[in-house]
Amino acid sequence: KDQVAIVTGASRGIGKEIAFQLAQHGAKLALVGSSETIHQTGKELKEQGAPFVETFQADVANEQQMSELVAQTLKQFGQIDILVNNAGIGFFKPIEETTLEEWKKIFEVNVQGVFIGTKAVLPHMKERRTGTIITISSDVGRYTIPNGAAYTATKYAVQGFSGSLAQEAREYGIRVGTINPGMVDTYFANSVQGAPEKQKWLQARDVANAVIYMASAPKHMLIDEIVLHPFIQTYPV
Ligand code: NJP
Repeated sequence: KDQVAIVTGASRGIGKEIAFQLAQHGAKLALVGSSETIHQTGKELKEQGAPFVETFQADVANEQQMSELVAQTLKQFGQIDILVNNAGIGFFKPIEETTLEEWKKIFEVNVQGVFIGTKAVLPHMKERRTGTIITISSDVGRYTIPNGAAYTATKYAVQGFSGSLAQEAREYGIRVGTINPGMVDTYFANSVQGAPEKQKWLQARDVANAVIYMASAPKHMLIDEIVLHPFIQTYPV
């Protein structure tokens, strides 16, 4: 309650659900999305009785935009307790069909975005000697799949980044964790949320529940990683 959280990629899908659940727990929110839809999410939250919501149309891969929104969040709310690096994009195709532009773009959003967002909040969290940084990575940050080389590579990168970050941040009292879901019914990879074939997939709220669990753990407890997947999803061994 009364904690201040930045959630990236909150226009829709998992990030939007995280924003709603954090608001239900009394958090003050700074929400980020690259499209105008982010303001719609803010409006919906306010209509549902969440008074402390700021929305920023910004690209997580843009350092200047992210620094500015961190500064504005501090000005507005006075502190930042939680960063949820959730914004991400995905596409699935064979390597030789992947263009260099697509490769660069997915790394920009999924990896550079996590780096920039994290770097922007770290000085403040270090100064206060508290904070929680949660990154929505993926089950494919832990094992590989065909036709997902670019996406998988970004999530392996994010796992590596978060691991190092966790060790650097520990001495400042900052907790770092990743949440690694399997298939989630959202708009991810140009799909449609609620499509009939995704009925048995995880729901955005399942992932948001994990964020709440991780963020609200008592101070003496660190949850490094939560892996969750639909019961129907089979895994390589
Ligand atoms: O996807 P989607 P999810 N700057 O497409 C925003 C991971 N994950 O909720 O730009 C700022 O419904 C975009 O907002 P807007 C996945 O890798 C998913 O499923 O305004 N924001 C939207 O709010 C990702 O890290 C699955 O349109 C940017 C949001 O990101 C996270 O879950 C499985 C942006 C994407 O919403 C959330 O994805 C898995 C930018 N440059 C991991 N670019 C799954 N769904 O199956 C995009 O293992 N956004």
